[in-house]
Amino acid sequence: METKALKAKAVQVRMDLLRMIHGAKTGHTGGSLSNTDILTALYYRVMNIDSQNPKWADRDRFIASKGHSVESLWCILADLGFFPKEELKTFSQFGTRLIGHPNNKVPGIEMNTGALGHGLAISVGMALAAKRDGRNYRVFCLMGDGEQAEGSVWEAAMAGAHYKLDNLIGIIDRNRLQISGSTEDVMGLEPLEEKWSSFGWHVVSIDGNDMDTLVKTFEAIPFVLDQPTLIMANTVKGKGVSFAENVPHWHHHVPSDAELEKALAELSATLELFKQEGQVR
Ligand SMILES: Cc1ncc(C[n+]2csc(CCOP(=O)(O)OP(=O)(O)O)c2C)c(N)n1
Ligand SMILES: [Mg+2]
Repeated sequence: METKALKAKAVQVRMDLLRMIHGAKTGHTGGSLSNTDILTALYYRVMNIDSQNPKWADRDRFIASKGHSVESLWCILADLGFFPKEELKTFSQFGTRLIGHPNNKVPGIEMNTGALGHGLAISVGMALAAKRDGRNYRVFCLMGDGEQAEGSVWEAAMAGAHYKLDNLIGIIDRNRLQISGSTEDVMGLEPLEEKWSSFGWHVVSIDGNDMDTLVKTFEAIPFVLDQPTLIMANTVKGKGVSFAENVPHWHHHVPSDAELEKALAELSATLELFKQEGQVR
């Protein structure tokens, strides 16, 4: 998909996930809005995947290590045909497979996540398996910045560099907030880029809500032979909804009827702007 269309798609995903969270009366709104652009770039442009053959052996793997913000992922997988779009209405309802965290009973989900700190270790294993099997697939692992406080992340980081996994891409959704406030107040992370570099990763710091930059960066992978890549995606939690941006309680705030209406109006206006600029046919 062209970058212009990707931008519009990301707006549509945001609208879908807000409606879904509002309908279910539960969800992780802020983190899903912050990672929407990253996921849109990966799923509609960068990753080699096939919704009709989700277990294809050479598919690129995506691990949502920050599993709580699964809503953008559910909306994208449905839109791509991994499962029927109708099913989004069952999100978080009793008996559904579209639960509040990634569930590998759903086509397109590689691993159950939600307990933070485990996705990168699994990703290291998958990337190592690709090398040993002589396969060319890549493994993309999306982590939260609050998640960086988990010690297991750093064990996996060491292993990724040790095994020279240049087919492994860690992405940090660096929105500077975690569940209860600023990451730097809860558990100081800085200097985070230097930490990843010193663990042997090639670090690239970008605007993680800018589609042009995301596409350009993902398409330049691998940056260095024999070295894993860490993309520090500087994002805004709640991105796209003015009154949710950078507001900690939107981590799992469910929009009221009025808030949903206002948010959808803002996002529709953004789409309209794209149309006027000729970005959407
Ligand atoms: C091991 C573990 N501890 C605590 C939690 C509860 N929890 C869910 S989301 C969250 C905050 C995560 O913040 P961050 O990684 O920055 O995610 P984002 O800001 O992208 O939502 C926490 C502590 C969890 N899911 N797993
Ligand atoms: Mg965060």
